[in-house]
Amino acid sequence: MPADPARPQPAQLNPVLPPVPDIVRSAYATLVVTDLAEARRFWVDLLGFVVTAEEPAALYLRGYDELTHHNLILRAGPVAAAGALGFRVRSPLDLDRAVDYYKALGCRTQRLPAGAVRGLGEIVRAEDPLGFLVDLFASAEHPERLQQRYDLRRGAEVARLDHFNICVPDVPRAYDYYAGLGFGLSETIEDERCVYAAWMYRKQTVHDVAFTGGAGPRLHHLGFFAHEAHSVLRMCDILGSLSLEAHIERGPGRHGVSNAFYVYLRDPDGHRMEIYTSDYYTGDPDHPVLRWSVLDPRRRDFWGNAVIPSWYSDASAVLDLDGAVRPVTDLAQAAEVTVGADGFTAKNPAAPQQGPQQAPR
Ligand code: 4SX
Ligand code: FE2
Repeated sequence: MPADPARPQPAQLNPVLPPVPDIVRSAYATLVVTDLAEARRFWVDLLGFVVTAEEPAALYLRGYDELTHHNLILRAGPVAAAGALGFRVRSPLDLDRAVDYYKALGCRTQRLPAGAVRGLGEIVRAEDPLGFLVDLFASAEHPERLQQRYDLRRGAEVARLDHFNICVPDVPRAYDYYAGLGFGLSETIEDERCVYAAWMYRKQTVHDVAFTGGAGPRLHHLGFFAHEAHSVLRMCDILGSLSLEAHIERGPGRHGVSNAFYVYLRDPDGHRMEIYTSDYYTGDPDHPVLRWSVLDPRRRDFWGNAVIPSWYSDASAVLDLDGAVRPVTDLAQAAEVTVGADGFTAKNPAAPQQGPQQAPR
């Protein structure tokens, strides 16, 4: 029987490649920010991230549920950009596998000793085939557990990192690469012509990584989990009270894809983050894929609210292994923003009044 692409496969899918590293979850990201003090005001003072560690040029932040050292590194630098996307792997053996795997793919790869990234054990850092830096690690320090320190919670009461959303010029190619790493497919946006976006997971949620069709490689956003829809609303209220409402880019609302309640904010450098809550369990071995028609006005906002154009166009540059900003390749397929039926329904006479049914295939 052929492998079910919707299901995480621990074993390799491509027999020509060495065994794949067993990725557990998306775990952290690094953002280069141009003014660390300003970034701290946004991420720590307003959003309420916990500071695990602090250096003159970097902050290591985590959510209140995170039991490892960090979910986000803010590093001061001359140009705003995204550094590595960090994935937890199951064991040190998976680091050896990662080296062989990325070498077989022809990707530049480095092994960094424990502590090279503060709070983490040894790291395999690679420039992946999609052009993103990835950090794979198998061990991390466990700082003080703050889950039940309700007295400390502030801002959006962020719990942990939930997912990476990346801009890629060729969504099926990104799908193939992550399917090869054993990621399951939870949802798509598509039509008979192409797949415009896809959501894939290793942990048992809707996603660890999602693809937005666009010039890439670029980081579209970091999604952070909160426990309560109220946290999303409260964060918006706080920003309004402080006349900082310009940080709110899209939402709050209910996603069609994932069913999560959400808001997107832009940080002082324009990096996009999402506060995301109440998606669903995907861990059954026969978990069915949900395929949304690109013409369904509910797919990106279940209430049919417009997605503003900046959400489709803007994203963060990404760095290569040498710390240089990577050039991007333009979108190689049809653009959802011109086909899709959300805020642009009026421009799209083909859009139905009510979305077609998306029965899982
Ligand atoms: O805009 S979508 O409803 O497609 C969506 C976007 C769903 C889940 C996400 O995490 C996201 O960023
Ligand atoms: Fe997201």
